[in-house]
Amino acid sequence: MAFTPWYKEMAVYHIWPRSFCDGNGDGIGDLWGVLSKLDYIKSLNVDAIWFSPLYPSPNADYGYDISDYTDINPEYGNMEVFRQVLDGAHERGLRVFMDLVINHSSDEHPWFKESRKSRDNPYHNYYYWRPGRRGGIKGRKLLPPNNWTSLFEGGAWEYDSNLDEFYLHLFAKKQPDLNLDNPAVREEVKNILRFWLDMGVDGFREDVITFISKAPGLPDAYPKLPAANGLKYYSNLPAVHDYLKEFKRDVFSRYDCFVVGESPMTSADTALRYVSEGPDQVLDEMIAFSHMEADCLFTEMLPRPFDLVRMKRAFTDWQLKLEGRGWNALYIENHDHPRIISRYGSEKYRVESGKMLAAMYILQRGTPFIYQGQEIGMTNIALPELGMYKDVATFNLARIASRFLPQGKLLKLIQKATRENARTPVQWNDGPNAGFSTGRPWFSVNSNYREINVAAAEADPDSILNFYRRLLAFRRDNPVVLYGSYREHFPKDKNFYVYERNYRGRRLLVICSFTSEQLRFNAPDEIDLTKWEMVLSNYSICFTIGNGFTCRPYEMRVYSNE
Ligand code: TEU
Ligand code: CA
Repeated sequence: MAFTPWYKEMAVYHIWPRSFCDGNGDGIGDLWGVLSKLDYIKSLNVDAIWFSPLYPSPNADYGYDISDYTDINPEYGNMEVFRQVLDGAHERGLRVFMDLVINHSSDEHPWFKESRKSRDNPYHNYYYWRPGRRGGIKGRKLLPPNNWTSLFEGGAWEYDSNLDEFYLHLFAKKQPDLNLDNPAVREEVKNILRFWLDMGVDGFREDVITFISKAPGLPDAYPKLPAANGLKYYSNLPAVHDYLKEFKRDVFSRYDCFVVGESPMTSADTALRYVSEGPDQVLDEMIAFSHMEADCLFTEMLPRPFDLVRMKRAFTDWQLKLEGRGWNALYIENHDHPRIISRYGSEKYRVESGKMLAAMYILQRGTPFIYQGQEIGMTNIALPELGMYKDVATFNLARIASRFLPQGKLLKLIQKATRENARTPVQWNDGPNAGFSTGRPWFSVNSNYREINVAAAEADPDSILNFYRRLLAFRRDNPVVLYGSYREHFPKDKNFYVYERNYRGRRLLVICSFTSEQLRFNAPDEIDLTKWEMVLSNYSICFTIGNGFTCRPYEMRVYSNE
């Protein structure tokens, strides 16, 4: 873990390699493409890159099913070009973080192939293999070992007739859960960590790290839920902290590196177990999910109307609970969620809402993560046919939703809710395939690329892109943004998100409108806005009238008392 808290001041750019930039014309993003964009990344005023998995993978979950933890997927390059990327990043002062997916491997990983050979194979206990149960009317039916459901493909168990046993998979069938409760598997993980750290990698984002221990006996869960049934028996078990402490003791304490854990369905209270500063701290930060559920149920599963109050409550909860104790990871987009402008903002007011949303989260206390394409305000895509989607989580959503939705409505729901919205190729220019590839892109390019692309944004001083650059510089240069305390105003207001940052007398008031309506905004009584200075906004001409102003669609302003 980090020897000093340098990670508190950094901002991170997140690359999902398959759709970032194709360097060799085969239609798939790769590390040659990344190499050609390092200067661009640096120009954003970020300090690090986090790569979604780059390892060899059969792509059942596009890299989150790993078949070799210490190599590079030939689709993305090889070890040599990875080293070039690493060196090129370091030369520019950018750190590099890898994705570590150890809750599960691919079923094509040699460990799994060994483990399914026989019950006494030394690798058998690397996974959760269990005999089935007899049930049904005459007790003849073979049932899985318990009633847990996976997050991606129905039941959580898959039968293997050769062994006459089932293996556990909390995600897809091709993602068998590694048995981290087995100390030998934890030793393997430590060797993987050392391999990359010794090469010069600066840290890890740990995929679903809160799932890496399962309750002894793997008991049935009641009441039976249609998704994530069994959660309490595989999420945030006490041993997770023990294992992370072991990783820290044996590996992370020896490297000045960054460790952030992903934690779906985890509260801020639970997160404190891992990120509270002190001897028991095992992660530098944790990736929260609660603020991404303001328009859906079960992370990005079933959509419901956007509820600003719910979103604010989630942000504020994490801000306040971690204040003085731990550090937040801040994000509003990644490869698992639809594009934020289409979700919490407005495609009609794309530029305004894109800037507002950027300021809304980047000015909070924590390390901001920016996902590829977010910085130019990319939006959702609506593919015309279900058959054009490619992701196992989309298929799962369609399977669940088809139980209660007719075909016509099903497509609409997928278009809105699928995480593939964030996986379309990055739009670099208005040329063929948006400049992503000279070949045929592996996935559909959003047809709005002629208007929304990096080249156009570079040319426009008022673009979302240039706003991100200014915003990140503002954050870097202002201790009140980095270290100030956080306090929310008007938490019940359904249109405005208003919060204050305060550091040694320097105060900032951040005002964000989440509506296309014009509404009067009045500052809290104890603040006299006429005496404060406006330091950031997303409209060019702004007046302060009385103790407030008439707020235009998705307007955002930041006032400072100095
Ligand atoms: O995501 C974990 C996770 O639980 C979700 O984001 C969610 O279940 C999923 O996106 C449903 O659509 C991590 C990775 O970020 C994700 O890309 C992987 O698919 C998943 O783990 C399995 O490795
Ligand atoms: Ca390629």
